[in-house]
Amino acid sequence: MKLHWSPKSPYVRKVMICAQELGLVERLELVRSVAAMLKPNPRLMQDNPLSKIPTLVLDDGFTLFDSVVICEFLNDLGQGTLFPRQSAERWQSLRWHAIGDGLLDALILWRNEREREAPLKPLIEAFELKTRACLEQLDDEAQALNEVPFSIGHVAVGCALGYLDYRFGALNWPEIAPRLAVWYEEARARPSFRSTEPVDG
Ligand SMILES: N[C@@H](CCC(=O)N[C@@H](CS)C(=O)NCC(=O)O)C(=O)O
Repeated sequence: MKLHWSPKSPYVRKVMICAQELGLVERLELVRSVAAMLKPNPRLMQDNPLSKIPTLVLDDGFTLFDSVVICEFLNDLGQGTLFPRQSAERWQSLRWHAIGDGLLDALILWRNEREREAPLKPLIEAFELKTRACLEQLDDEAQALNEVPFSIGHVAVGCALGYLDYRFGALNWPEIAPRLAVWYEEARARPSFRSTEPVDG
């Protein structure tokens, strides 16, 4: 299988963490692909008309995107438990998946906006407000994150926190969410997290 990949993308990181947790990394051929909102990539668009990463190309040529779909596909392939089947556990995990991804979506837009020549102040303020609210919510749920088995929800929340460290260090998020920070210290020690820390270049 071919994965359109970048070491900086937090959504790609979700896929790589799942692949590692499921013992599937060796089955992935990583293709370094540049995806930028303002510069659609024609080579990538042959596999994904949205020009986004991650995009997975199966051996028979069938393509899968986005990270939500790819992670679930890998979990099925590896017969894993990253997508719990039991009702209560399942919805809790998918909800964390959604909050992690939603936080990432806001952070990516925030970063795009702050890099513009004249960032729109109300937009920046709205992104910061939502980010703080997500962190406070997750801080209240830190004990639950600790108690239930590791799942896609933990992967997504962990990748969002990793992205905050990578691109929003000045926010000092552990100060906003100290209990979440304790949970994250343990999560980031997993080999799957350590080997996928975002890097420039
Ligand atoms: N919802 C998508 C988001 C993927 C995404 O936005 N990836 C970024 C890279 S971090 C991208 O490809 N951006 C290019 C673009 O928006 O055109 C997923 O979960 O895979």
